[in-house]
Amino acid sequence: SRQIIVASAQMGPIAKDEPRQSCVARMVEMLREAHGRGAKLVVFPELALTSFFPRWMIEDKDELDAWYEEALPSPATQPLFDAAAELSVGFYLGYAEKVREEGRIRHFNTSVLVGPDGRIIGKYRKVHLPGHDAPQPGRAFQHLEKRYFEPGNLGFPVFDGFGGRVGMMICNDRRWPEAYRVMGLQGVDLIALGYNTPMDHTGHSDIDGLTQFHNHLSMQAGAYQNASWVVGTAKCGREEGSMMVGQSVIIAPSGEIVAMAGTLEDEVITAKADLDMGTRYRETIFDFARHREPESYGLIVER
Ligand code: CDT
Repeated sequence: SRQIIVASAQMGPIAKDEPRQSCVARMVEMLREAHGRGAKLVVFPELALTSFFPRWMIEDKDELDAWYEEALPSPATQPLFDAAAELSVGFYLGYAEKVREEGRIRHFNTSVLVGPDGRIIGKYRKVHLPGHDAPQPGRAFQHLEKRYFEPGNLGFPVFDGFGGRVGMMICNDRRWPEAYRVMGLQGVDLIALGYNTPMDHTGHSDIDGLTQFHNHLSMQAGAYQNASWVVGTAKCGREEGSMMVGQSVIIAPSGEIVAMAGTLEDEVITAKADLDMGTRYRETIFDFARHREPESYGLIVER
């Protein structure tokens, strides 16, 4: 069977003025710890190189520009890529991407999958952008992802690596069954995803009281219904006054949580993942070829 040890490297808060070099040093330390436990793949959070800047309305263009990466690796992030190659450990990393494409400057909420040789295997751009494109009155913290990013234009690809097929999601994507299913249809074995989830993200206290439940509910359902491992990694704790969910998890294709973080700080959790575990589900209850009824699903892809 195809067994690998996978790690979720949860990050505690990143201060507004914390330099990328410091975040990268934190990640390198966790990469080394994960390697010490035998991990071959380490999943870091969404937007892992900076504080979660969509919580602020930023009008100054230069100030806003400073939150994005124009190249990866960059001088600041190179140590993480070097450590990966040195230790033969791959990783998933979320970051804000600024790129010239189709003759214009574009911004995406992006993640990369990096192989054990320190080279990028694949890229994903967040499809489901939550929040607003303009500040909302009366909110302690904004959530301006729709202002600062375009919806991803790469679909939900899966990549060969780590002995299986690996897909990526970013934060809010994990609440949408379509995201998992598009990858499930490509035979995904493991989905890596990072998140930044404020405890008060809807502004309705009855819903927000269930934030931690909904975090796990979404990922456990997605894992089970698509017979895939899911590694979900938080950036969490009180970041610049905004409290964010932790409880990073490694979830088996059974939907069961097999490892969970217990702090709201930098913390590495690991689990042995048998990538063949999904096969039994795909050959029985979720044998897509035998049991799916796509003729009845047309509405799903209509506007
Ligand atoms: N980063 C991100 O996507 N967070 C959302 C919550 C924000 S909703 C305004 C999430 O789905 O966790």
